[in-house]
Amino acid sequence: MAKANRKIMESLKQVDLVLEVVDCRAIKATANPDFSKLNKPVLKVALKADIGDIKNVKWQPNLVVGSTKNKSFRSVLLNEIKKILAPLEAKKKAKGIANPTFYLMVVGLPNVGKSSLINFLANKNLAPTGNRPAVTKTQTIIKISDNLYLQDNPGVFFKKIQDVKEGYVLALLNTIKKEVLPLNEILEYCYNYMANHYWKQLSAYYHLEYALPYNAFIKWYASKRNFVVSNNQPDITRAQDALFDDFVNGKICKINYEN
Ligand SMILES: Nc1nc2c(ncn2[C@@H]2O[C@H](COP(=O)(O)OP(=O)(O)OP(=O)(O)O)[C@@H](O)[C@H]2O)c(=O)[nH]1
Ligand SMILES: [Mg+2]
Repeated sequence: MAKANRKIMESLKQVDLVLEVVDCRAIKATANPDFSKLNKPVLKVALKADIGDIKNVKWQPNLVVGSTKNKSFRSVLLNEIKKILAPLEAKKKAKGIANPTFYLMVVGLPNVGKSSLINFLANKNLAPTGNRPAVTKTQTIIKISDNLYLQDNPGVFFKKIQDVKEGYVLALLNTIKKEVLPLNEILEYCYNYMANHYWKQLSAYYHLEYALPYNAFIKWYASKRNFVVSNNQPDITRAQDALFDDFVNGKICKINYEN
C-alpha cells in the first residue's frame, strides 16, 4: 500500500495538474491530504453528484462538484482546468513556447470514478470502468484536446482508515470491499445514519411508521421481502445482502455521509 502510494507521488512530479477524484457523498473520507503537500496545483473533482446530497457540501478552493452522467459538466470542468493552468501557460509562453502542452493525472481511491472521468473528458470510451474497486490495471496517456493530455492512473491510491466509521462509509461507497468489515456493522451504521439524517426518505421508502432499532428492522425487512429459511425464520444473510444493495446503489435517496 505504501509502495503503491509512493509510486503515484513519484509520477505526480511529472504532471502540471493533478485531478483528484473524490466522492461528493464523503469528500473528506475520500480525499488524500498528502496531495496538497505536492508543489503542484490540485483540482478536486467530486463526482457522483447525481446520487449525492450536495446541498451541505462546503465550498473550498479548487473543488468542483458534478457528475460524469451530466454532459454539461464537461465544459465546467475544462474551464476550471484552463483557469488553473492559465498562470503556467503564461509562464511557458513568456519563455517562448508558443503552444505549451500540459499533462494531467487523475488520481483517487478505488471506484471513485477516475476512468469514467477520463472517458468523459476524452469524449470516448477509452478506459474500462466498473462498479467495483481496482478495475484499471494498465497505464495509458490520453489526448483530450490539442494541448491537454491525461494519464489514466492504475496506481489507485489507498489510505489508512482513520476510524471504523470512515471504514463503514468507504464500504458504502464501494471504495473498499465490504468483506473487510462485518456487514451487519456497516448496515447498522448506515441505517442509523439515515434514520438520523434522512428519516423522511428512509421511512417513505420502507413504509416505516416509526424508527425500529436496526436489529428489529433487519428481521422485519427479511420477512417483508419473503427472505425465510427453515422453520419460517428470517433469512438475515439474504436480507443483509439486499439491504446493502439498497444502500450502496442509492435507492433510498441522495445522500451525504458527512452531514
Ligand atoms: N452515479 C454516478 N456513477 C458514476 C459517476 N462516475 C462514475 N460512476 C460509476 O462509478 C463506478 C466506478 O467508476 P470507474 O470509473 O470504474 O472508477 P475508477 O475510479 O476508475 O475505479 P478503479 O479503476 O477500480 O479504481 C462505475 O460504476 C461508474 O459508472 C457519476 O458521476 N455518477
Ligand atoms: Mg479505473
